[in-house]
Amino acid sequence: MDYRRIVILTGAGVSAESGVDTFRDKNGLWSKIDYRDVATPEGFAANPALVHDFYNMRRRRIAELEPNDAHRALARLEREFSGEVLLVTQNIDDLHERAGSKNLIHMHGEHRSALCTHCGDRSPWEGDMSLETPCPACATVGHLRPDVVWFGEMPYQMERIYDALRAAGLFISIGTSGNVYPAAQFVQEAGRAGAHTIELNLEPSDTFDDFDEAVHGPASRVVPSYVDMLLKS
Ligand code: BJW
Repeated sequence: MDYRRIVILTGAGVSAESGVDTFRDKNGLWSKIDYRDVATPEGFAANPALVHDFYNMRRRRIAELEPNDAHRALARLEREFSGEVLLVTQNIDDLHERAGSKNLIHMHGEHRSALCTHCGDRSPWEGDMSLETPCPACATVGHLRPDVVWFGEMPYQMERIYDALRAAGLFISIGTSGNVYPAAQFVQEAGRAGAHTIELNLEPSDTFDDFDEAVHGPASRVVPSYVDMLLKS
């Protein structure tokens, strides 16, 4: 098996032990608020203030949190592995980069980025955002939104991700329920191209049957021990 190229997909579960809310767990975000209201372009058009409040609240919360041992182990893997490691995260938090990961794609956007629907600019963003906030690039007011990917929108850097999946010797999926496409199909894409596939998750995900192997447990435990094993092999 050619393990010179590793692609890792992470989801909310990798950040759960840092205190970031997951979406579909029993007390996850979607048990408290309807995703159609805050995670679709239609929801934003209907009530932009509600959507800004939702992301302002999460941006403030994430700023108080720290990476955990799973984030740190993945950064160590990238640093110490002799081949190439690409980390694709569905998370909008910045805990992977704060742990030291560099070769990283935020396929669902970033909480510390603003998108202007008028000029298309994507700018680094700190603090709250509202309908009154001017775009840092074109200065128009009323067109700024969180730079995140909502249902019905195209995730970022899909071509680069699919190229990496097709070239991967190993695909690792961590802390994701396998509910949301296209990320839920990555295991099939990588497996078809010949990669060995492994799931590291608290419990069997919706795509569990598609993996060659699985280890179930909290990410802060199973990810460091899997990374140790990879670096020793
Ligand atoms: C732990 C743990 C611990 C807990 N340790 N583990 C019908 C069929 C197929 C597709 C569609 C369909 N109808 C519509 C679609 C498409 C739609 C979709 O997938 N819908 C499904 C609901 C069916 N997808 C889209 O619209 C996407 N765009 C798209 O498809 O464009 C067209 C396209 C075509 C072809 C190629 C490419 C594109 C866009 C999806 C955007 C998702 N956006 C969100 C919000 C982002 C901003 C924000 O954060 O607010 O992304 S929704 C939300 O779900 C967020 C997440 O990134 C995403 C995935 O969630 P995740 O990470 O899996 O979290 P959970 O909570 O679901 O799971 C956590 C897991 O961790 C659980 O398993 C726990 O057990 C585990 N866990 N603690 C380890 N300590």
